[in-house]
Amino acid sequence: MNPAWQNVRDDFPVLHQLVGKKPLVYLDNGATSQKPVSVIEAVDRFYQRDNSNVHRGLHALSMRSTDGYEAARRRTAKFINAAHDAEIVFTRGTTESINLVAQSWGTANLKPGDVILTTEMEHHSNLVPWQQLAARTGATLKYVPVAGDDAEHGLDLDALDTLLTPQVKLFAFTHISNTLGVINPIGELCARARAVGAVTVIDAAQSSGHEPLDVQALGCDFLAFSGHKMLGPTGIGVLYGKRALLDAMPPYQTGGGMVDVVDFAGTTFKPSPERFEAGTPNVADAIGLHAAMDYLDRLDRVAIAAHDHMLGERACAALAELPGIRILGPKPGARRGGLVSFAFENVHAHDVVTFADQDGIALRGGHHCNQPLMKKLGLASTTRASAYVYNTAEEIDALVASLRRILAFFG
Ligand code: 7TS
Repeated sequence: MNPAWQNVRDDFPVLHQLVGKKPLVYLDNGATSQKPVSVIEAVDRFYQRDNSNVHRGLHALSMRSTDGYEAARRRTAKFINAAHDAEIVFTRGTTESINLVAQSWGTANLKPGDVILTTEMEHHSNLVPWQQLAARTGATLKYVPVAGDDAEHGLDLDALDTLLTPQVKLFAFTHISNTLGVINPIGELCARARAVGAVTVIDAAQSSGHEPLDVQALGCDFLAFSGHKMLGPTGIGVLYGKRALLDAMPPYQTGGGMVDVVDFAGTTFKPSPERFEAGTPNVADAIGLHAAMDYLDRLDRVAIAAHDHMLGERACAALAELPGIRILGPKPGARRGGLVSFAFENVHAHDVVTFADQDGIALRGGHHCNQPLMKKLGLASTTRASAYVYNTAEEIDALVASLRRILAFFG
């Protein structure tokens, strides 16, 4: 066994607490992950020793700060196998990364008659920006349907034959659905988009800390993710963009740090990534993200995906035994991660989450920022359990036992 896995739980201080009188079972990783000591210490060390603004000073602390920030950028490029460091733009998170593409690339490149394609399983942050972009530019927004229950809620890939036309200028899709747990064939989707000349945007919010990612092998144009879902801090995220695209895009926000020459008559802008990082960046959390990527690679992302799969399978198989349950997404035996979403016929998701909390178990209940999909599936909400590196088979068993008690209570 990889020694990095041996004492994983010891690396996460937050896990070692009681909720009420029960040990915490944290299964809300789809919303945000916990942080290992190495990440907490990297942020702490920065503030204790190096804190200063970047790219502006010639003094020792400013240079250390700049070095730490740029090292985080190089580490991120390596983490997703980007060809150049300049292809890594630091943002606040997935939401800001996608808005950046919509505002900048989208507004500059789309016109009436063009089509933006996304899918029915997107988080609102990979849906609303495209609606707004369509309204601004006169482009049309279309959705790849989610196939029915029997097809395990995967994307209807046959529909792509008619939807992916040369009018499609941008195709945005998620890698892993935060509501269904479906893992999309992103390599195939990129290849099919390329065949019609469409620019691709991958929402990797649910996958960046769970699966290996290689943007060059994928051939994607943009890829967005958040630090906080991959053991890193909140408030830091990444937009990967192909260099030629980024350098041709207008700035998203303007101000200090992103300019070349400013004159009363006008301004010229730096190339990427500075062009898209106006103002003082989130230096400390970029450094924390660097530590998170080191931690994830010590565990090995192939091994993480296998661990997720094991826990997801265990949960799915046990949940399938419960009466009146509808489990969304991949069925037992299919490729899946550690995220399982389900609904009971007679118990509302908010009641399930509240009762599970009394057993110390953290779940999420609601529409998961997926309102149109919920409506299509005929559901108001689901309960979601999402596991990660520090979760154990025993915790999945505790979840199932708690759900049995809840069902017994509600008769
Ligand atoms: N895309 C997907 C697939 C997500 O799951 C989320 C957050 C986002 C985008 C937005 O990420 P942010 O870091 O910018 O907020 N998903 C969830 C969730 O499922 N529960 O809480 C947040």
